[in-house]
Amino acid sequence: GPAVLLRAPEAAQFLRQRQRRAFQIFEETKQGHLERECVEEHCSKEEAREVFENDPETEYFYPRYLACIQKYGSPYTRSPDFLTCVHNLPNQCSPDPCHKEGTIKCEDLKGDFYCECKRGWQGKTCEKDIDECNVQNGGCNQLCLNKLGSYRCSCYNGYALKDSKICEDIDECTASAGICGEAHCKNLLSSYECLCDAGYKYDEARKTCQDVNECEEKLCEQTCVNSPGSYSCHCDGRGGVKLSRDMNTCENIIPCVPFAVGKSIKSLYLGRMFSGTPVIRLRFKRKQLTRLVAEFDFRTFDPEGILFFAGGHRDSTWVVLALRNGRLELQLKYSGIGRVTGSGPLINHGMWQTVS
Ligand SMILES: [Ca+2]
Ligand SMILES: [Ca+2]
Ligand SMILES: [Ca+2]
Ligand SMILES: [Ca+2]
Repeated sequence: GPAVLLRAPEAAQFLRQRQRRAFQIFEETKQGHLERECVEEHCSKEEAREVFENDPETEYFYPRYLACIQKYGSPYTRSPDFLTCVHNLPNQCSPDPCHKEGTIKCEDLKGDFYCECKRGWQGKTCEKDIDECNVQNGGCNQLCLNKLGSYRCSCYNGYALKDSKICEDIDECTASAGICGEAHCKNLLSSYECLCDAGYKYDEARKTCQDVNECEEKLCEQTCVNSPGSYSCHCDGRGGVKLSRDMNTCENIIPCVPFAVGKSIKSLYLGRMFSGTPVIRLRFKRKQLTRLVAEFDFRTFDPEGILFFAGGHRDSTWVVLALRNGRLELQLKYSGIGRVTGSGPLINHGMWQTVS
């Protein structure tokens, strides 16, 4: 392009607009000297030394000054490229040697520069990321993740960040209500637990408490009957065994009173099996009726049946103790007047019990 002639003040103005930073350190008086000695004329190294008033800057400047001349011609050609070339030399921040991402600003020094680094960066030109995780795990109490120019803390599963550094257990029970469905929720470190009442187990998929079928665990020695939240064991009484105190095993039945078979063969009849005739037939010959007390143990799953009958052959007075719909029922007939009464809990659950 055409040569542009600029006088010193105009050149300074021109530069101030294009290279503002150049003048932060390099004062205007020195700029004036530089214009006179080395831009308008060809300066010697001695003259350059007088401009800069220090060796490091002079040592930096002069070989590059000669390079500008080599490249763009002598000062007397007034080439704009030469002007730009020389004007940039005193400023070691032009072109900016600092790493763009990591630097706050470049500071021009005597033949040198200083890059002021942003937090998280280091190195002469702020080009190196600081691995904050190397020092005390970056202050994170669980995971530290280094990133270019920064870092961040992170947590294991079941934890959440608090104040960007500390991981705290998530209380899943309050954070997400209903997480356990109908079960009871219990918070744990790093996790949580869904709890059911004894005899029930938690069904993860349906979020419900399901009855445990204890009978599958073979806890009972003989018969097992599962029930909601529980189970019961039963033993074969006809086989001569009853349920033990541990409620699982069976033990031999030892009669508390031996049958006095020998006393009266007529009054006691013990059948082997009940088939229409009574198991036990008792006959009493009392001149005066006082009272009758009977107590016996039994167990049954049947909802209906006669437990006890007492009465004469011909007269119409009798008493029956029976089960109806699983409950005890007492029927009385005395001198032609009948009474029926029933009450109590369901007792046809197969457990041994005493009725008197
Ligand atoms: Ca400088
Ligand atoms: Ca980093
Ligand atoms: Ca938790
Ligand atoms: Ca059960």
